Amino acid sequence: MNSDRSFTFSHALCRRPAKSVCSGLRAEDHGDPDHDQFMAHHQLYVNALQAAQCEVIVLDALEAYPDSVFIEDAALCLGNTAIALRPGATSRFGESAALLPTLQKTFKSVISLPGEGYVDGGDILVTDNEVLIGLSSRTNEAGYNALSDVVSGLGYIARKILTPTEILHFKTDCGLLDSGTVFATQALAATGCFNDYRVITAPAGEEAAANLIRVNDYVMMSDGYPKTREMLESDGYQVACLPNSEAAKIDGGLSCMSLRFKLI
Ligand code: CIR
Repeated sequence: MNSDRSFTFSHALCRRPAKSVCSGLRAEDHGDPDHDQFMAHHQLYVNALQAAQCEVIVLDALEAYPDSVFIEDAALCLGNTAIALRPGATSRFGESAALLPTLQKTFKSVISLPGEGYVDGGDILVTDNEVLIGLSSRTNEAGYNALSDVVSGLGYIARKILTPTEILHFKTDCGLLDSGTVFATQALAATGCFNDYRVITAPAGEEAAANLIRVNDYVMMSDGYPKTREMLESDGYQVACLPNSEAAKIDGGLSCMSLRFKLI
């Protein structure tokens, strides 16, 4: 096992929110995101990644794809290899192809997900030796099988998770805190999918804090969840809280706005 590779990163790829983000997909209507405010939040997010010692590559907005700010769904990055995925929502089909030239410029090796299955990056949690892939309305069995073969060839063990149906993406309800620890909602943890890990569960009423990311020395989480913050800080984590209200209106959390990787 390669210790710490799941949260030590040298780079991150982000994409500016398009003006069309106001028509992004959402399960329930909580109003449209405000583009100016989204841009301001996005800049703070980029700043936080830089403060965590990542070199951040910020790509131009793609007006044709309202959800393209959620760049994590279009690819999976494992060390020097990027895997261009096939996002499962019709309006997002072209996002991988749009990202491909950047992946080819940045990574030593780029693999396109074989076959015709679908996988959204938001359904993938990478730990030091496992790639947990949640089936969801965006990620299907064929996508899982194809990705499982690819990551096995890269030295990871793929594991299929049956995401509870009320959850959009597997990672909507969880995030990695360190090599052996996951933060997750009670509902997801209750499935037993993290039984091989130490699990810290989100306090009642703060489930939306679950989609956090560990980047080098920092845990980045959405602001407005004081119990979660306190819980993580008293467990010894260095926490950075970021505003995320505009992304949240269209079901976006912190993980989806970057692809994080370590080039070696
Ligand atoms: C969507 O429904 O595709 C976007 N509005 C939100 C995507 C969030 N991505 C993620 O959690 N990985």
